[in-house]
Amino acid sequence: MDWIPFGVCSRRHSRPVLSRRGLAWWLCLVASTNDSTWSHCAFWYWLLEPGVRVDIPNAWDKLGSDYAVFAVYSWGCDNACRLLYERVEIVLQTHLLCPGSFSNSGYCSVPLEDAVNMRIGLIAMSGIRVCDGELLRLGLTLPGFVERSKTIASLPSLGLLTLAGLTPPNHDVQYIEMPDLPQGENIPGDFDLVAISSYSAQIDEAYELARRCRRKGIPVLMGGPHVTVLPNEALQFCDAVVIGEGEPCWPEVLQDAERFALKQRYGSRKSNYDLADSPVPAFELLDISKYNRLTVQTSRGCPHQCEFCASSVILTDRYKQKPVSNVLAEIDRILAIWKHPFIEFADDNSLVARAYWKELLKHFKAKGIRWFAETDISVAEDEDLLDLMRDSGCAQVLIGLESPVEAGLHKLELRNDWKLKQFSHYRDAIATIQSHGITVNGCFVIGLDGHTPDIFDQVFSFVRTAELYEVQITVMTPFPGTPLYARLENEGRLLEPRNWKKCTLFDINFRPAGMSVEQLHDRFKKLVVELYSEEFTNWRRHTFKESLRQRRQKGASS
Ligand code: B12
Ligand code: SF4
Repeated sequence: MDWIPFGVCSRRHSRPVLSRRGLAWWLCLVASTNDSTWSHCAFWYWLLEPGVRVDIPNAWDKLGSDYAVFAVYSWGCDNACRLLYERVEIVLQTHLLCPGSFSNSGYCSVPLEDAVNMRIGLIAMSGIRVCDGELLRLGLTLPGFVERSKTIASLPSLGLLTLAGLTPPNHDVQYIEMPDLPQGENIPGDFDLVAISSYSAQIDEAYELARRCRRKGIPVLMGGPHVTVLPNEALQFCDAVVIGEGEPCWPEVLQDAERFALKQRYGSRKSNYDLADSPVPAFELLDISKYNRLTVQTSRGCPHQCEFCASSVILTDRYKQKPVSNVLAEIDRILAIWKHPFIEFADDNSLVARAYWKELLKHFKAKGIRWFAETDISVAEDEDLLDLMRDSGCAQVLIGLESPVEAGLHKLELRNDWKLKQFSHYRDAIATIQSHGITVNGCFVIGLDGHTPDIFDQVFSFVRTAELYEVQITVMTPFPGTPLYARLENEGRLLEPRNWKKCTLFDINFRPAGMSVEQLHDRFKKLVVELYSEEFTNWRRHTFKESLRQRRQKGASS
């Protein structure tokens, strides 16, 4: 029996060197040749083929776990061994910094201290998407719109940063935003595994990126809301998908990837994952100068069940919260890299759990942060909570009002008509929240089944009379996996079924019940211009400040 020794790379060295898994892959490649019938399928400590084997011999015990000693065995075929030896030598010289001594006999050992098992590329699909060119142009020119777009377009992927936080330190993890990747086929980083997040609007880009990686021989794993509902579609483009929340299966994914044994599917939408086990996201991987906000998640799911909802209710079927201590640890990690951060809570419905938030907010005041959250209108019911929110740095709450008229709210939810029941308090509730110095961003979904062509004037009038500081309008969007998608499909009302590019919340992909597609298209744009014009944007801001000033003056004099 002959054997060939070689060493392993270390990340202490500045020059990029091959990871252990990468080395194993190279060995597999050099060994799998038609020249030799025997020397193929050589894997790191993993015997697939009795002809050739890469192994850690007994010397491991003698040297202790700080050293790795490898040997490539080949028996029963001298030619195969020579061939393998030559090729392994080339690979080692090209890719290893400390390949040890080459000889035909004896083991070779190198320090293993910081050896990297896998290089993992986490690739986030950042930025915003709109297919309609005219809307995009408007979005880039209207002051009110531009501001919000700029803010949100720069948020990082919390999902991927969370997985990075859960990755053991023996892997080397890089977080990359899609726009930072070079054009063309090149994928920097010599990755052993690429993990891509997915939203429907950018799924074609994500699949194209997966193709690029796989052409380079890099296995691709995908996760996120889109592939959670369409894993079979995704598996046509990538090697493996994670369905639902990523954390519970991440350790298994890593183990399998290391052993070249990725399964096609991991996870489920019904996992019992406890957010008490959640890691602190690896915010330190970010180039913080590129971001004007960072996200923190305190909860998943939502107590309501809106027909069109494609948020985290897609990932988990129950509302659950992260313990206060975990959330505070995440904020402290952010504070370590950013002195006065702006934090956007990436929850579907943050403040609905009032006792929890009262506890959390007690700790915020000393931290000097400003924050934003998405919630429902019930937050207005608790003035103590509103006081705490203001005092702890809350700048704005975004509230899904959905419709300025009752007609649109009928059957919006699957379980009950909670929002319809709240409708009569909408204006008062907005006034109460804003009177605490917290601005409200009211969101309306245009094209709901109860909406007629009057809806455009009704939205504008509501925003003006309720004195909303900020407003967001979106077009009703059938996201895959939602009850809305299934219903519109059954009713034959989808314009381009499975054209996921249109899942932007701004592009129309359904036939509205109460108006034509053209009416929705043209009047929506007009409403965008009206709502986000410089004049109306300034009026909204001025009115908020003026009301607050008057209220404070009144309070001081009484
Ligand atoms: C922050 C945010 C953004 C950020 C995203 C930053 C980024 N690069 O990811 C920004 C502002 C850029 C953004 C943009 C858009 N967004 Co957005 N956004 C959100 C928001 C508010 C929070 C998402 C979040 O951070 N969740 C918390 C993390 C922890 O959860 P997660 O990302 O789902 O990750 C978990 C799992 O999905 C899984 N996972 C995720 N990725 C991966 C990858 C791998 C490999 C694995 C294994 C697992 C895994 O593991 C994670 C941990 O469990 C949600 C609304 C909400 N409240 O959920 C909307 C939401 C995700 N956005 C939405 C939309 C429509 C958009 C836009 C299309 C809007 C537009 N017109 O441009 C764009 C598309 C972005 C793009 N480039 O693709 C929809 C998506 C619906 C869908 N099913 O596709 C949502 C749900 C809002 C909604 N009202 O419906 N968004
Ligand atoms: S209230 Fe918002 S997050 Fe909750 S189910 Fe409805 S759309 Fe989804």
